[in-house]
Amino acid sequence: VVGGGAVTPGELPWLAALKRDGKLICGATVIARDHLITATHCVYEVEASRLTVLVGEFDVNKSRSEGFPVSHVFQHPDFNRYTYDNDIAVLRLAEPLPDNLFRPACLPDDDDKLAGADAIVSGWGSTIEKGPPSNIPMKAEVQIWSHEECTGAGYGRRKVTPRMICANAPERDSCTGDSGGPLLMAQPHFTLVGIVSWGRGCARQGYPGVYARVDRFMPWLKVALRHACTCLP
Ligand code: 4AZ
Repeated sequence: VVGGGAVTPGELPWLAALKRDGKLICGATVIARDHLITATHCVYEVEASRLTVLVGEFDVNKSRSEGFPVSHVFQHPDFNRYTYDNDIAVLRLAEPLPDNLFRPACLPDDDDKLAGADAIVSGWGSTIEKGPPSNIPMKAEVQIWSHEECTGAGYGRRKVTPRMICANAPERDSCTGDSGGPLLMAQPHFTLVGIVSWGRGCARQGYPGVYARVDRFMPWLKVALRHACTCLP
């Protein structure tokens, strides 16, 4: 996260870090005691047995935990690895998380009105473009753009699909390593509205961060999660 501040321990109890072969690669969001949401591009063609998640952790350099093992990866069937369209995946854990370690984020209604709203992006990604990852999670408040604003920005309409939303603020953005992590609206409850997906560089003027738009995936999520989730609207 560029232009943000440090998350205090326990402040965002749904924020998780995703490891592949023991190495931190992406963010993720806890939505139930045994389910998280991340980006499909973080787990594309990766076997679940190579993945673990860190939950309730702060300084990932000081963590002694291997992470909680992932048992199943549900990639969105329409994920496009060239355009990152439909960049959402559900991770199922082998065991439910201990209750004292997390609180799930809420999921949005089927078709939320988001343009102009404030949201919070968070993660262990770089704090400057091409910088190293952060040991502790960072967060920044950004504003959600309308679809028209975003297709009219630097990327053009061919790249930003209706399954994506754009968000940024001057000198504030998600960055490398934040992928898969949450874009949350704090009001009225902490609700997962976006998943960090892509962008050109970090905090460049005219190039907002691009996020998978979670409300567009609610029909798919309801099937993927079936009865597992107490957090559905
Ligand atoms: C990345 O490479 C990445 N500024 C994530 C977010 C953004 C750019 C790159 C948005 O993971």
